[in-house]
Amino acid sequence: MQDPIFGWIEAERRRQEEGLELIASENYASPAVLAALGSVLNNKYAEGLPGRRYYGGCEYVDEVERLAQERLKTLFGAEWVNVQPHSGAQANEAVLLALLKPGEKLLSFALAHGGHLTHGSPLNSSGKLYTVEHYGVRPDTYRLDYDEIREKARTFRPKVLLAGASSYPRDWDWAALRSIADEVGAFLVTDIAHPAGLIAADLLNDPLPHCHIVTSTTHKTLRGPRGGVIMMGKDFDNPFGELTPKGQPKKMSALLDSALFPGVQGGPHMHTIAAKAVAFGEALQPAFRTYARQVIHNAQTLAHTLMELGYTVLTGGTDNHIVLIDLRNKGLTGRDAEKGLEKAGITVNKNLIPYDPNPPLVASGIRLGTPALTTRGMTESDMRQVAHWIDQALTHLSDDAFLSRLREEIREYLKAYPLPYATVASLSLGHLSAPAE
Ligand code: DSN
Repeated sequence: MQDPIFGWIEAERRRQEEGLELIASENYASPAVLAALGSVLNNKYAEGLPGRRYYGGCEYVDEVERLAQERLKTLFGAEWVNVQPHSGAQANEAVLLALLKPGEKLLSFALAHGGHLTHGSPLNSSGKLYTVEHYGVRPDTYRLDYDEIREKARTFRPKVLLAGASSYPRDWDWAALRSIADEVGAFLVTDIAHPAGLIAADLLNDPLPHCHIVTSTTHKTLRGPRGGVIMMGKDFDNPFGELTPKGQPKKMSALLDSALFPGVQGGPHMHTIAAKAVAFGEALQPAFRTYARQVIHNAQTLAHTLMELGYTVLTGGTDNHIVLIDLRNKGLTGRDAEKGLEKAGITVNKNLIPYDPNPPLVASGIRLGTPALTTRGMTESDMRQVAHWIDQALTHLSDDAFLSRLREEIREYLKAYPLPYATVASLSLGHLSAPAE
């Protein structure tokens, strides 16, 4: 008898293949990325950095990590990187730990307007340890207002100005943010977890020349393994008076390295670092730029078709991979829409809209994203079809028979866009079988 866990993995593989994946933070990593994740590098402890480890036997994982670093530097034009964060949350935690003492001030994008839990939510260590204020979007345009951010920064005087979002469909003006940070003497940090792949492909404004420090995840538009990174366009002497044993100012990179390990994490996950290196290598190929451009075209087509169908698309469109829908004119909540769409095999997440009258678990909107469907090879004509399916599902939310027929239609359609993943049945799992009775 095979371990039932592999049955669940196979069921999940089928779910991913047979449904429309529109969660903006998800993607399909390549088989090469998954192969690195499932490799023997999982078995290795390697605390420290390449050439400076606390364990023996690191000669090969050193090469892996060096290659991951070099590829990431090339991809983003960064002078310094750390590829060890287990996730974006740890990357952000380490950066704040390096820059702020408990009680010091952080100004960031409000979670309820599209920010992130790790940007100062009271539920997260960032909100518990630091004094936090937020900026948001304008109620009339749902866009950032850089004059308002400047005013807030002048009054609040943060030590860190944090930019970046998990549901904001527009690009950021990094130069404007840097001028605000400089005016109030703050560090400008941004978290590009969502648009990283689009930035790597040079399709959105580049934060590296403007921000002191940039964090990201590697599994969203960047299409790699689940994980995080920290980068700097240019390293600089730390302004906190921390000295090296030789009496020189420590570089900011040294503070960030030690904030991550041992400040936040233990041993790095070398299998994930290998998978990051594979994904960075893929993102350096010309085909990735074509992919990233299609992600944006697909999101714009989805947004426009939904607007033609009478949906309220916040900000009137998108610059990136995200489409935010306010469902109030349709008399629906995000929660009900998410549930009904799931019955039709369309996976989205309910999402607060800025100034939402509903609580987070109900929410008035849904967030859609095109990275995963674009990886399957879908283009604009498919997006028009997807928009019509979403509309059909949302207009038949209480008709289970209709939703199951739609699910079947979608499943058939998706056979033309197969995923390149091996089924569990095709893997050799003999050694995991239970002994014969
Ligand atoms: N949970 C991620 C998202 O969906 O955007 C952010 O961490």
